[in-house]
Amino acid sequence: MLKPEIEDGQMSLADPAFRADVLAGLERSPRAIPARWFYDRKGSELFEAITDLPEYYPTRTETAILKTMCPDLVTHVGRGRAVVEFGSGSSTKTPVLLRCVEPSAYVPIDISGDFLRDSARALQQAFPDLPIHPLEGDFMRPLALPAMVADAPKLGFFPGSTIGNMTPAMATDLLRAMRGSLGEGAMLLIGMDRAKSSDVLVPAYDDAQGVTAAFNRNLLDRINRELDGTIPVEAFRHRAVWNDDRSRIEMHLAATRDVDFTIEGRPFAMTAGETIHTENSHKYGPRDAKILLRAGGWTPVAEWTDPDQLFSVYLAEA
Ligand code: AVJ
Repeated sequence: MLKPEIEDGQMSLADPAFRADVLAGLERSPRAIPARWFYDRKGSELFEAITDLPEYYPTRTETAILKTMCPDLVTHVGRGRAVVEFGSGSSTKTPVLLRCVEPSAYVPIDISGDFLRDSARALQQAFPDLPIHPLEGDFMRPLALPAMVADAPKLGFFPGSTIGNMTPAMATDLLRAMRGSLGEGAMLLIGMDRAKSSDVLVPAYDDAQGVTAAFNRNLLDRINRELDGTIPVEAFRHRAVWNDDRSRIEMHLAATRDVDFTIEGRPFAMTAGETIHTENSHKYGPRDAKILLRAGGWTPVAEWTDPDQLFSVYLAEA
């Protein structure tokens, strides 16, 4: 999830995919930039800070669920599967799962090779006897797993409600790709944030300290820094709205006045009140979640939640 730059303060070369997504996204109507671009070094640090906020319940709730569900999980998955994590296990959730299921091997997958190797090295310290085989790649597409884990039954791990960033159509494509990558007899452990009152959801994405606002606006700083942009960041306000029809929190950046700016020389004009849509975070009730899993080619076998039913972890089989 994190995407480190070359070094602090050093100008990194613009990623061509970032440039393409920003330019096309700002020309589109309504304007929208994919959420994956939040995670430069600063954005990753701000996301870490979000996970500690009193209003942002998902991370601590999912971690608590993973801790308490362990004995039950083992009865379903046994021990000695190879754990394949989609997104490279930077969180405290990974050690909780590894201690629980005692895998025969661990395969973290991430698009950022640098970050992948760093977190794999840190995990190897904590689990000296565990074979770790990092795999650099885009898990949205079917992947060939390392030959060393070819014969082991797999347990896919996709925590954090990351699937919520995708539209249901993209989410089912991803679930199918995961099923293809993990092979026969695979199981999948996946975290999904639950639909709940907007009185709880909106503050989780618009906290009192303004950390989420800073996380959202950092995208504009990143565009200015990496794509030679002249966006007046102070003229944009963070907005988090609950879209009930689509069961998702949306984050937007709203222009507070008419603004003109350029990105790599290309001119853009926005009028006061116009927005850039920067993130979707879909929320699934238990029935929604199970239908989504089935649509993606998985059969749900177990479900765990917290006492307040804020978040759920699902186990499914291929
Ligand atoms: C990392 C995608 C799960 O949607 O809750 C947190 C990202 N955005 N606050 C989420 C996020 C604003 C987060 N995910």
